[in-house]
Amino acid sequence: MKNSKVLITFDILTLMPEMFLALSDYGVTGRAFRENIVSLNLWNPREFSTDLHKTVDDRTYGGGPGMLMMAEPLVKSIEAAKKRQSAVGINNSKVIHMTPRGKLLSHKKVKELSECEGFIIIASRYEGIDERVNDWVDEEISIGDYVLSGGELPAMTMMDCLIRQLPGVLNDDESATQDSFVNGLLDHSHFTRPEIFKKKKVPEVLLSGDHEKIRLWRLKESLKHTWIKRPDLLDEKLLTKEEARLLEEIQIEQEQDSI
Ligand code: 9D3
Repeated sequence: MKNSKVLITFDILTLMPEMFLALSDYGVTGRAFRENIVSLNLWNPREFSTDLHKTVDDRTYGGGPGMLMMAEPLVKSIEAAKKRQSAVGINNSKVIHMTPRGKLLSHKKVKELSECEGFIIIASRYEGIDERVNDWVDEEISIGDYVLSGGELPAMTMMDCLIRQLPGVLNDDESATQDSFVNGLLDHSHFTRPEIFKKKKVPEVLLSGDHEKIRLWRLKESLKHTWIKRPDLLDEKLLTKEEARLLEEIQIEQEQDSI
């Protein structure tokens, strides 16, 4: 094995552990698990249920539709996961509940969380969890203002973000430092072979071999995409002199186009 030092440990509480194969068995994240850069332990609260039928959900007090995940199987799972993480020497771990009422996940949040070595993530189903479980929860996180069927995809989304930040997961070509949201701009356009596709040509500058011209073209493209598709990102960003000059060029060109 090229690398066998575990950099992050995830303990996931889920009624659907098989869903996590999408992360552990495929692509860049799959490789990170196989190389033991990342460790995954799946806990099914059903195994901590005490009754004959292995019940994990129940109706809500006060009435109304929908079921909730019961406190006891969840808290028992959290405590088992915590015990296991301590046993392997993890002492800065966080318990996170993925929930639509949580704080929105962002690049900034991912960077902040990436200081932790261990995560215990509750991926809940039904309408959520018994409120009293929150005494065991450090953070509530949502991945966006839309309704999903459960916390598994959100948990995998956040895990994917955290894993690709780790040193040794991406190669130099894929490097996470090149990602948009790192420099605060959207990506520029990309082209691959063939040089002409259905009469559409690759921009001449990209075939020129002039690396400085290419860098400037790409920066201008990034600024153009950001200004058109996500102007809100520019409000947050401090522009360099070069970026400000290119953005002015873009705005003048756009005005000319609109006449
Ligand atoms: C009736 C109120 N619903 C809240 C909007 C209940 C509810 C619906 C769906 C509670 C949980 C869910 C399942 N979703 C998640 O567990 C979830 C989620 C999401 O749906 N969107 C964005 N981020 C997340 S993180 C977990």
